[in-house]
Amino acid sequence: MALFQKAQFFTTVAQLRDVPGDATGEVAFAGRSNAGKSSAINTLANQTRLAFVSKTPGRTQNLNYFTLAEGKYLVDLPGYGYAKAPEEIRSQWENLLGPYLQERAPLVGLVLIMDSRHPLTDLDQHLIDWFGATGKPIHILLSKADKLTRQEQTLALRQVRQALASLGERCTVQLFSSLKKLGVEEAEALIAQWLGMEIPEAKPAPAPRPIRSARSAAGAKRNSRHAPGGKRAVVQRGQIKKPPAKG
Ligand SMILES: Nc1nc2c(ncn2[C@@H]2O[C@H](COP(=O)(O)OP(=O)(O)O)[C@@H](O)[C@H]2O)c(=O)[nH]1
Ligand SMILES: [Mg+2]
Repeated sequence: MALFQKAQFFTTVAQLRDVPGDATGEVAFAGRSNAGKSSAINTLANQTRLAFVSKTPGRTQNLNYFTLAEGKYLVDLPGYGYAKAPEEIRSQWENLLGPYLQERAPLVGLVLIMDSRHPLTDLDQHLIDWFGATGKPIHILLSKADKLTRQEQTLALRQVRQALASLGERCTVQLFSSLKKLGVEEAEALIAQWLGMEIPEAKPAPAPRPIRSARSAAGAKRNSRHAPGGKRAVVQRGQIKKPPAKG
């Protein structure tokens, strides 16, 4: 939470030419509508209403920028997959999302929020393929993990990791719950590493996190590559298939 606690809404961007010029690092948050993206941003920021400004009329189809520190941004991308005509989706991808994800130099990584009960929908997969082509890392939050039993959590983690194994260690997956505040520190540590930011001293966490035990149950081998400060392997561009030509 400490990393994002000073997060503030900065600007809303409808066209790529309007993105902040001073960015030295930004992390994009994406996900299907209703996956829990706004809740995740609010939980990470420890502010209850922060990401809901993205819901303001006129902003839902835009990139919403939040300042974390000077030149460091969190970018809330439009939710996808809900009540939209294919033509609308295509136009959004071609005009804003696609070019942003593929061309934005300060963008250091993508946080993808997927409901842990229904991960890897077609549109999630499309986004992963599309962004994967950039060679930049993707971190997946399997959200609403509180709705799964411990056993189901372990299974969901394993299945998503297996499905994305071809992306190598550049794609990481964790459980997350805004309701139970599970997985917050793990997400924060990775995002801080991406942005090259220090996590300020936070007050000590009172209880051990059950999510860690779910992870260790999934296998020590897999855990080792998510060790804090561990290096990310870089996947060569050629190893990832090209994104489909159209949405
Ligand atoms: N049980 C549970 N519900 C959640 C969690 N995160 C979000 N939700 C619920 O899922 C719904 C969609 O959440 P929201 O953050 O608005 O999703 P968004 O459309 O992706 O921004 C809301 O009803 C939230 O209360 C969570 O961690 N646990
Ligand atoms: Mg939202």
